[in-house]
This record gives sequence, C-alpha cells and structure tokens, in this order.
Amino acid sequence: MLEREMEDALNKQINEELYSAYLYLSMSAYFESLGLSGFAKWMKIQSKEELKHAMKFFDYIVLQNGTVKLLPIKEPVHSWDSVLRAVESAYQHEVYITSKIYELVDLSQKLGDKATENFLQWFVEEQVEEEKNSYDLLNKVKMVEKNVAALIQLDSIVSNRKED
Ligand code: OFO
Repeated sequence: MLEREMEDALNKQINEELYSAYLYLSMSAYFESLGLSGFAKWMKIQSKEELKHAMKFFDYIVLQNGTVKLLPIKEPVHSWDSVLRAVESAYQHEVYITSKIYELVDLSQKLGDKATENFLQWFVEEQVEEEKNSYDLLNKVKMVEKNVAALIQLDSIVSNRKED
C-alpha cells in the first residue's frame, strides 16, 4: 500500500519519464532534419527506453493498489544550435533525472516505505547506465565536432545501437 505522498511522487515520475521519451523523440526528429540518421536512430531507441521506464512506474503503482494519474506532458524543445548542444542537453537531462530518482529514494526512506525503496534500486542502477551512455556519446561528439567527415562516420557508428 502506498502513502498518498509517495503515490503522487511516483505519478510525477511517470510524467518525467514520458517527457524524457518526448524529448529524445524530438532530438531524433532534429537529427533526421540534419540527415544524421544514425543519431536519429540512437535517440529513437532512447525514447523507447524511457517509455519502458514510465511503464515500470505505472505497473508498480498498480501492483501496490495505487491509482495511476497521467499528467500533461510538456512540449519539448524542437531544435538545438548544433549536434553538440543536443547531446549536451541529453546528458544534462539524465543528470536531472538521476536527481529525481534520488528524491524518490529520499522520500521512500522518510516514509519508511521499504518496498518502494527496494523498487527504486533498479532505477538507481539504471541511471548510472543512462548517464554513462549519454556521456560517452557527448565525448565522441566533442572529438569530431569540427570535422564533418568524422561526424558522418560517427553517425554510422552510433547507428549500431540496438534495442535492449
Ligand atoms: Fe528514464 O532514464 Fe533517461 O531519462
């Protein structure tokens, strides 16, 4: 059974994850508009990951006999100044999401909600992975930033990302 405060916070996190999916889909569209189909694919896969994260929260609330409340998803940015700026925002977004997961852990501890604290451990680990993936991408883009030929080559490399 979830306390109301915990249920509300988990519902907000569903929204954060759905917004993440929206943001990465928007980045995918931006990369498509630049002709960078590899980056577009990477972001589309990331967007699908976020939907899975949202569904984990959804299913957990249901499992705990709580009520899922879907909130409005805010409009994401549609374009960025450069490839570098886009991947920088992807990384910063993951750091932000990590902070939201930590807030949920803090709340579960404050409420003595062991089940939710345990459930959130998957996300604590997942965020390490999420930050690393976007940080690696950011570093690669930094390396090739001013070299169009190298960027096109990188586009082909990142297109190898597979869905989990
Ligand atoms: Fe759901 O981890 Fe990224 O945002």
